This record gives sequence, C-alpha cells and structure tokens, in this order.
Amino acid sequence: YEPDTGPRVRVNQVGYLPGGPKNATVVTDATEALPWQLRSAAGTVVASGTTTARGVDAASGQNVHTVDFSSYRTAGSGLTLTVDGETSHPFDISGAVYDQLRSDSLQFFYAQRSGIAIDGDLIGDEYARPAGHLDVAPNQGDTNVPCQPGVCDYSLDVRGGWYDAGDHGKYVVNGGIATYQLLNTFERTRTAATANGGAELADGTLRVPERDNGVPDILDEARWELEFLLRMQVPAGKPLAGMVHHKIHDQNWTGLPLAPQDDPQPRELHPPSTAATLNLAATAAQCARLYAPYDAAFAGRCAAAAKTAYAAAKAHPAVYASPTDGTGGGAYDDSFVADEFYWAAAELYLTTGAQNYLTDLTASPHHTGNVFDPRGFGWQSVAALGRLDLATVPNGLPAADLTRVRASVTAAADAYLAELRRQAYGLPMPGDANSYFWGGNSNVINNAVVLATAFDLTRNPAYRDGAVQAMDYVLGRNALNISYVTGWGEHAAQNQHSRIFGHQLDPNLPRPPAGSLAGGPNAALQDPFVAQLLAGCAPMFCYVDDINSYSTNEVAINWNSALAWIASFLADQGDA
Ligand code: 9MR
Repeated sequence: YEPDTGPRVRVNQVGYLPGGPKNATVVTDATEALPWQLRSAAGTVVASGTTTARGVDAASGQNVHTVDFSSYRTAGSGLTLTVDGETSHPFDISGAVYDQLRSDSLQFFYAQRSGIAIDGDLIGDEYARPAGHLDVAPNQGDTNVPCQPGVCDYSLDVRGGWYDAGDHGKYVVNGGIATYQLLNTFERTRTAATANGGAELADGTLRVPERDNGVPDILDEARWELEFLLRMQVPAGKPLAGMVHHKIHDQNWTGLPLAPQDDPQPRELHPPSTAATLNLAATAAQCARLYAPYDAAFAGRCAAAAKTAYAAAKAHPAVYASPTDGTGGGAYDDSFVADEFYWAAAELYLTTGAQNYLTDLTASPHHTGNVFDPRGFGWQSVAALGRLDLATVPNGLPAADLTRVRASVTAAADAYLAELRRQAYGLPMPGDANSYFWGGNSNVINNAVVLATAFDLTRNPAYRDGAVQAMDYVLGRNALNISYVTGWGEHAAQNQHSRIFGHQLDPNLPRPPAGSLAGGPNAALQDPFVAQLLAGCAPMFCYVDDINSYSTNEVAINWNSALAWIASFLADQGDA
C-alpha cells in the first residue's frame, strides 16, 4: 500500500502567523542544501533562500531538509513554497489563521451531544438528528440505566453528556479530561493577560442552543457534560455512596454507521472506580469556581459533589476499572491513581483554599515530582492538569512553592522546545515508534499546551513559537502530507471512525464536521484494518484516513478538547 502523499514540500496547509515561525520540511534525496522560493498567489517570488539538510528522519525513515522562512512576515493567501522542483500545497500568512478553528473545534462537542436533538440551523442540516438515548424505541437508555448484573441494585438517570468518540459510550475518566480542557480554555481567559480578555469565548460566540443566555458559550457546552458526570455519582444511602460509576455503554459492540437514536443495545452502568470518582471531584471543583458568577445554585451543586466524591475516593482509594471490561465499550482502565488524587486535591484547593486539600496536595509525590512526560499527558496520566492549574490559577501556595511550580512548567517547555528542534518535522515528541500511539495527536497538542502555558507565564516568544510549530505538524507538515483536522487544509482527514459521521459508508450521512481531530499515527497498528494494510510502516506513516481504522483515525472528545485549547490560545496570538 502506497499512500498518495502529494508534493514533497510539507507545510502547514492552513497557514502561518505573520510574526510567528514559518517552517517546512522537504523530502528529497539531495544531501546538499537546496534553493527554495516562496511565491505569492500571483506567482511572484517574494522570498528565497536555501534549505538545511537534516539527514534521515527516524520517525518517517525519509531523507529530509528543512526550510525556515520566518523572516517573511507579509500577510497573504495562496502562497506556495517550491524546492527541488516540487511545489507545496497553498497556504496563508494571516493573523486570523486560528480564529475559526477555535469555534470549529468546540462545535464538535455539540455534534457529539447525547440526550438532545441536534439543531441543523445551528451547525448545518446534515448534522441534524433526533435526541439519542432517551429511551425512545429502539433506544433502551439512558434515563433509567441498570448496573451490570451483580454490580448494584439500582438504576440511574444518566442521560446527556457527550458520546466519547466514534462509539456511543460515555466514560467518566475521558469526560473528565475533556471537560477540564474546555473549562481551562475558559479559565485561561480570566487568568492570562496574553488571552486578550476572552471576548471570543463570551456568550453568543459559539453555535450552541444555549447561546444568548448570559453565560459564556464554552461554559454552556462544558455544562452539558458536567451534568452527566454528576449523574454518574452513586446516590447517598447506597453502597459506595459518593463514588462515581466508571462508565455507561452498550452491552455489545455495534456496527458502523449507526445513528445514536437507532442504537437498540441495552445500556449498562459499570462499577464505580476511584479514578472516575476523582475525575468528578476535580472537574466539579473547577465547575464550582467557574460557574459561581453565572449560576450560584449549579456552582453549589458542583462544590458539594466535588467534596463528597473526594472523600469517597479517600475512603476507597484502590477501586480500579478492569482492563478486561472492554465488551461494548472501551475499558479506560487505570490502576495507578496517585495522579488523579493530586489533580483532584489541586482543583479542590484552588476552589476552596481549604487546608485539608493543601495538606493532601503537598503530601503527594506528584507535587514535587516531574509530571511532564516527553510524550505528553492524557486521560490516564493527569498530574499535569493539576500542575498547570496550580501554575496559572491564583492561589495561596507559599511563594517559594509557587515559583517552583511555575518553573516546572517552563522547564518542561524547554525540554519540548529542545525536542522539536531535533525533529525535522518540528513536533515536540521524541522521534521513535514509542511516540506514535493511539490518540497520539492529542499528546502532541498537549505538549503544545504546556508550551503555550509557559508563554502565558513568561511572555517568552520562543514558547509561543513552539506551540505554533506543533500545530504545523498537525495541519500538514508531516510525512503523510495530511492535515489531521477535517475541513482544515488542502488535504485533510475526512473519514474518521464514527458511527454518526459515516459518510464513507453511506453518502447520505455527513462527514465529521470541520474541526474534528483524528487520533493519528499509531505504530502499534491496533485494529485489523491497519494491521493488514500498513504492516511494517515507519511510525509516522502508521495512519490511514479510513473509517475502519479506529486505532489511527477515530474522533474523540479528549482529542478535540486539546485542539480547542490550543486553537483558542493561538487565535489570541494572531497579531504576534
Ligand atoms: O483513547 C484511548 C486510548 O488511549 C486507548 O489506548 C484505547 C484502547 O484502550 O482506547 C482509546 O479510547 C477509546 C475508548 O476505549 C472507546 N471509545 C473510543 C476511544 C477512542 O478511540
């Protein structure tokens, strides 16, 4: 199988910020530097120079050169870069490159909503659908969902929330990180001077049904999931009261495509877990401080749930979701939850200032340990979430401690910068197969989130430039010459694995909406389609834009939440 990778000159197919870095990668046999020309849409050469030969790139196996045309700062559209007889896809230079990506990436969450009819007038008629999983036949849930046999003797109304990904499952641990990132995207507009006040995330800016209700739309969207997370808590008076059920999904896997309202499977609550409980504690604590100015009653409900969840997790610190519980839904297992404890203690401390949370927080090995992995944070490793909030949300940590917390963010950002300089494709991840795993695109972006946070803390433009370069990789500067975001770039992913957006299988169904991020190259080839098609692939090539490949090409809320965070940050840097 030989993918069509188009021109050998690889650029960010969307564009570059006028004052930001502008890098490209060229696949060539040449070993000596080559001349390059930057052309306007009219074909005029507007800049030129020579490449830097970089040798063989480990992750792609390609001999490559890099081009740096950062010194060209004039806005324009339809520019192209020519090297070695090859001309890149066209791109823009504009301060507005990321503006629309901010709202597109957030629109994905509305399209994934469960328990509410999707309004075509808001996001396009092709996305309109009836509410899913409200017990209207053939649906069997989610308003009255029993536990799996033997797990509990009650049913819960767990309607709402977002479908996790290409399936119809709803998983608290993954809902947790996605909710955190949306709430943090908003909170950043309150804490970072570099966020320009956050008008772009205010009420009336997103395509959500709650727009114009006096509440910032991104909080409306996050609340849709928070209400679901709150419903997953074990009621008072029941065994494990205050704990949170790990997940709710179909009894058996369904085929593709399948609209949510057509899913006939019985739905089941799976056992509570410490990890899920701490995900509710952390996000409900964020909720309590962020919704207080808009809805004191809701903020109060969140505060109470956060505290009971945290206390329940402390009483039951080692209840783990089973790694084999993967029939009808993903396992999302995690048997190391010290990082979840740290994150939850941090959020509760930031919200309440209470001594007991500070004590737990500072006693955690994560408080002084390194929480920033070279390969990024994700749903299973969440200590970085707490650390980033401690570094940015005003709090009463002793000055020396706060200085150390913030220095840990810039130290991690320095390491990511050093790594992306080593990579000929400019991504802030080590260049071996271990960096290419299921959903790895979100880890690349999450490293960019750390770089961006370092910029917010220091205003050192090198950090902002690092975040931009990470997005160059995501938007086309890569071995496959593909943008992993639907609708963004000349050649973009559009057949992501999804039961809802099944256009590849049924032309009457829509493609994923613009702004949907694909999981990305996965060298472990964990689905049968790629195991056969891509056997022996170099890591950066282990991806295919086909709906059958769930291990390389799914959509997911925790991946799009990373995209929304970084798009919002970069939109704020437009005139940089
Ligand atoms: O994103 C998850 C990834 O980290 C795991 O390696 C993978 C296998 O367990 O599962 C991924 O999550 C999937 C979940 O299990 C079910 N819904 C779709 C998710 C995205 O592929």
